[in-house]
Amino acid sequence: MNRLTAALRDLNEDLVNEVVDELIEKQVSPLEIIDACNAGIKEVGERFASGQYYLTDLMLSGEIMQGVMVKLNPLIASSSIEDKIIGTVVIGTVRGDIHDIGKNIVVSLLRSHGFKVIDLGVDVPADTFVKMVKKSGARVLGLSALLNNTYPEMKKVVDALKEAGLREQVKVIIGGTIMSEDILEFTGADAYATDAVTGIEYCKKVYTAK
Ligand code: B12
Repeated sequence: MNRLTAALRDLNEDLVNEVVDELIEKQVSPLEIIDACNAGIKEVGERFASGQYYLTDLMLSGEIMQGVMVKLNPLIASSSIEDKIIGTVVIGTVRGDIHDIGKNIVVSLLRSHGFKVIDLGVDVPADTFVKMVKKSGARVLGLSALLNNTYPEMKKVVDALKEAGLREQVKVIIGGTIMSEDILEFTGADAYATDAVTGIEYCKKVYTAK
């Protein structure tokens, strides 16, 4: 696992693929593999922030991670835990933000846990979220955001739901590494998660609550 973290941090795509293949072969859980990759990608982010890595390096880390997910997604899908549909979740990355690797992991995991997921993609404006919540009748809306300047956009989505009279129908969970109690309070959302598993647990809770 440490080898994988280091290989991702060093942007060594061949080694990342080699180690991931080995771990899959050993039947290590996809979630553990994702965690090890996340640790490496976090270091990539830190190197970018300190000027040691450039934007092209950030892009490469994203591509490597997407390649890993191409290998892991079928495993996540085939380990489906539920046969029946538990409920619908609308999800997307908010306007101004195009990060989607983490959001796509959440989507895969939700599907494998029996949720119907309407994935709106990236850079999604508030009114699109509102339209799809209304159309689908979803009881959970997931907003993904990794950039600090997206706080107002998340608040805008929550406010737009209120204006459309949908706030009672839908719980809003905001997700991404930046999330905190303060951001939750600012945006007026119902919950936050800095990892996928917490988010999936929350969606289950919403749909199983009477
Ligand atoms: C790869 C990457 C990119 C790629 C994105 C490719 C893609 N298709 O997503 C590219 C190169 C495009 C990119 C661009 C930029 N990036 Co960038 N990027 C990253 C990097 C290195 C990794 C992000 C990632 O994929 N992590 C792996 C995934 C698996 O983790 P995750 O996204 O956090 O998701 C997990 C959880 O957060 C959670 N989660 C996520 N979404 C949701 C949603 C819900 C509902 C739930 C429940 C949970 C949940 O579950 C996921 C799985 O556990 C981060 C570093 C970091 N520490 O995050 C910087 C980082 C996010 N980027 C940063 C910056 C500054 C930028 C740019 C502004 C750079 C520039 N100068 O242009 C642009 C912005 C473009 C835009 N408008 O969005 C900063 C953001 C700083 C900040 N907090 O504001 C970071 C933190 C790097 C840094 N330290 O400076 N980036």
